[in-house]
Amino acid sequence: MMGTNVSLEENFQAYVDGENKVEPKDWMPEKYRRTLIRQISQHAHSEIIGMQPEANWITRAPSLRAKLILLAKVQDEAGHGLYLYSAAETLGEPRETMISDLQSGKAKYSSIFNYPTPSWADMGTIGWLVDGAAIQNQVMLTRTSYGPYARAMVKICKEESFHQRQGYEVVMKLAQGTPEQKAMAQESLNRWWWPSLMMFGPSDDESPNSAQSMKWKIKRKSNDTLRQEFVDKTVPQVEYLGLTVPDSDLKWNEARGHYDFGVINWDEFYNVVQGNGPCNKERIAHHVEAHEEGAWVREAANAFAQKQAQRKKNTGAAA
Ligand code: FAQ
Repeated sequence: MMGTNVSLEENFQAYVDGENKVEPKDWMPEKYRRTLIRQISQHAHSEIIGMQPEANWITRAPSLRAKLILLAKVQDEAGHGLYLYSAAETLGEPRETMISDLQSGKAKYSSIFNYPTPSWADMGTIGWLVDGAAIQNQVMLTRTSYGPYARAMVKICKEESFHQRQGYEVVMKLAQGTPEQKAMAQESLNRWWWPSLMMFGPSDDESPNSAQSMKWKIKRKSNDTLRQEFVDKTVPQVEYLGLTVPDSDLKWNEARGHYDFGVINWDEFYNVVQGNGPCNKERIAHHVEAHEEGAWVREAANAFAQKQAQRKKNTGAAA
């Protein structure tokens, strides 16, 4: 892929500009590699930590059908985490390093998973809004410039679409149910609306990584563009349900062809990202506990892999 007359960086940029995929063994700028490790591992951690708010309701789902669907969804999130850790490993980052960075607080995960899930309606709202926001962001990532990440995102997006429908169905049942059920749906929407908008990250002029990531085609759309697309798509869904968006500044702007919406509480966002949200400590403590409890599984799997490798070597030597 590389020529001789131009610098490696320029050649890399031209390669990316030509809509070619970068593969693990290709030369890449160190900062490109580090940015991808940061973003993909943060994404993987989000999928894994994101299982916790929903796992809270598996034992209390209101029907066997609801329980089966929720179980399947949470298992999907585990699978997404695993593909993404594998994609990050292709960049040379050991999985143990990623896990210890998560547990020490060095690596981030999505702010949204630091909010509690006190009601069943939250299972609907998470699928509808949180998976909805995740899809809005991730569809562009199926075209990201790093091949293993782009390919992982194709399968992930298909599953996230099912999750979004699952969530909308739960909220729709509540919104069309008794007045108490409708109130439960509205109360949940009130709590999740603003944190869902925060998921897209800081506004474009405050986003330190965006410009370079867009240039390298890691990101294809800016944080604000995606947030606006999400609002435009979701407001009619709220209206269809007969619910209300908890934003008195929300209104359709005919001239822009978009909804205008109120100011996001960025102090809350940074506070949560810095580890001080309602559930940050609980989420990490739970991860540490599950990781320690699962040590024997990793040891057994490693011992088995080593034995298989030894057997293969012995068979090869005998042949
Ligand atoms: N939370 O310069 P930018 C899901 C950090 S998956 C925490 O704009 P960037 C599925 C950012 O890391 C949800 N931190 O950064 C599911 C950076 O800090 P750093 C996760 C955030 O990377 C559903 C700093 O702020 N999806 O939900 C957040 O260019 C239901 C400055 O920001 C992904 O990870 C945040 N919300 O853009 C699972 C998608 N936003 O690292 C279970 C892939 C920003 O420099 C249940 N990631 N920060 O110290 C991305 O597309 C990007 O990384 C962005 C941020 C758009 C999230």
